[in-house]
Amino acid sequence: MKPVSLGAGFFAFTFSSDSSIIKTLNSELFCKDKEGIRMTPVIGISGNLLTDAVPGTISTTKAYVGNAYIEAVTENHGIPFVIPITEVGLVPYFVDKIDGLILSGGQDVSPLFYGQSEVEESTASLLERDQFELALVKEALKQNKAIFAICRGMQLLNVALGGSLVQNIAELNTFTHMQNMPVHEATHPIYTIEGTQTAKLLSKRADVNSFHHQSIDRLGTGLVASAYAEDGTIEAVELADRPNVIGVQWHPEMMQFTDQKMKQLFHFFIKNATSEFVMKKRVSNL
Ligand SMILES: [Mn+2]
Repeated sequence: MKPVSLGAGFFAFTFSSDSSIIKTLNSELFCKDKEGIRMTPVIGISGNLLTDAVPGTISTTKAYVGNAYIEAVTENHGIPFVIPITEVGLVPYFVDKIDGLILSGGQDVSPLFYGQSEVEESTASLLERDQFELALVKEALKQNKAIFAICRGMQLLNVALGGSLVQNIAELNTFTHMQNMPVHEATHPIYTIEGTQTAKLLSKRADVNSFHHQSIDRLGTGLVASAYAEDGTIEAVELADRPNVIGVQWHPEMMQFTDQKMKQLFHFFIKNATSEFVMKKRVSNL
């Protein structure tokens, strides 16, 4: 990206065809698009731990996250910041540094965290990740940060708020939540609940991809189911009194380049992440 000077310490970077990022002298970033100029929020993305060997590298464990989450953040004018699974004591520090949090997909949440023992068919969970992310989501709620919870992330948000999960969805021959089709392809519809934020963003129906064998059973405190699949599976949630907390059971980061509705979810979340408070705090530092 080639910076263009706007004078008085402001520089513009062309970001995509209809927008640009403006950098000030003290390295704050603003986004300028057809909706105006606003702060560019820092979006934390919860990371995972890879324990499989990667050819050509020497460490046996690696911190990682799917790159589609990072692309979804930059495409919608956020600054991606991957948060590794580490000491729980660092959670308040991480959350203080971010404006919004994406809880990424991955392993099943251990049923120990919602008071059940593991059923035989359930896939392995990663206890360190569960413990770290439960602390992360609770701290993000406490600090009133925007949250976008995706797939496992939505299930984790539910567990953090005292809800429970169906450990294995009974699959009907005609309906599957674990698709074999490519990740960017939708394989089942979801139907939104009128009056919810999800309905405002997606209208009555959206077609989504599906890579889950678990689902929300009992809803956590304050969570509202905002979309269902036709078999009754909860496919989206939001927090009743907090419009900046949303969760979806599918993977919109894999579809945001091919489906405008999926991009709209990220746009909403990232715009919400720049709260009035953050705006004032940053502008006063200029
Ligand atoms: Mn599904």
